[in-house]
Amino acid sequence: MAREFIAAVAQMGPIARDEPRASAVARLCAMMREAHARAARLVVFPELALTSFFPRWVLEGDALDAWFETEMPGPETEPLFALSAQLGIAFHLGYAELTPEGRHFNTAILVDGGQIRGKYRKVHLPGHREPEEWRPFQHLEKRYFETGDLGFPVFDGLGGRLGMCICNDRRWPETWRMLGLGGAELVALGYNTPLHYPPAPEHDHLQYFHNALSVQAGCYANGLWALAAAKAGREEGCDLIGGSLIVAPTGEIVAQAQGLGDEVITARVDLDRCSEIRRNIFDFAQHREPQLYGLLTAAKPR
Ligand code: CDT
Repeated sequence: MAREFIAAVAQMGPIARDEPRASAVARLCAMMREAHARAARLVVFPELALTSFFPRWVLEGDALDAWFETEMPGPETEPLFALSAQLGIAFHLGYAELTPEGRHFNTAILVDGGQIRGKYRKVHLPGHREPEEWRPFQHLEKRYFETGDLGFPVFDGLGGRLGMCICNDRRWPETWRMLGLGGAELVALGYNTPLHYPPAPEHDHLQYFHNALSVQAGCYANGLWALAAAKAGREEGCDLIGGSLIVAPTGEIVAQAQGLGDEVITARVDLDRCSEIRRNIFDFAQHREPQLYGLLTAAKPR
């Protein structure tokens, strides 16, 4: 199978608190059509792409569970699966997952040919567990989601090996190294990153820089491609960064979104380019020294 194809990242503008799933799905379908018109074989959508970023609010019981999907596809998401199968384009989608056992996860899936080919549940949950009144908005991911229990799986797809991570995961070198060691050649990810970080506002001007830095470093140090999709713009009074990007295994940005609304970017992805890095500076088999990396898996820093 060809290991070279056009890949798309579909950045989303804000989703209003009262915007129905059907409206978000219609926006995603429009961008899937645009990606297909630009000959893309894969389109990557953001984290929690079906709703507003609800961890910014204090919610309980049914009012919380209403933000989660209990089936995938369900009646409202089925049009995405049908369009993907009809057009022959794979997609990555982030959503809030409520399992039949009542467990809550921040989840992403890879879908091809109308079937779910891979699933990932976010490991590095940011934010806080208890509501904090001093904040201009909450970030209650630690309250609403369990830590992902699937590890960092890597799947066959598009002629190569595909992995996923979600938002805050991209800041952690461990995420990328686990995916790299698992053989991932392309990592799809979505993010909802506020421009303002209340605990350290002195870093607000670095949000775009840290986003690109994290993704570019992860790609370079593991010799893989990344497709990173933002939910961007002013969402219910909270400014989310854009800057969605496609990064090559060399760490170079090959496409980047310019605005803060719904926007599709594309680039030609050649999975064979991973070897430019993996056969050289980051040849894991040749140069890793894992016998000295014990602290990486120790429960606590020294
Ligand atoms: N969604 C998500 O993971 N957002 C975090 C925000 C910073 S921590 C409150 C991120 O890493 O972008």
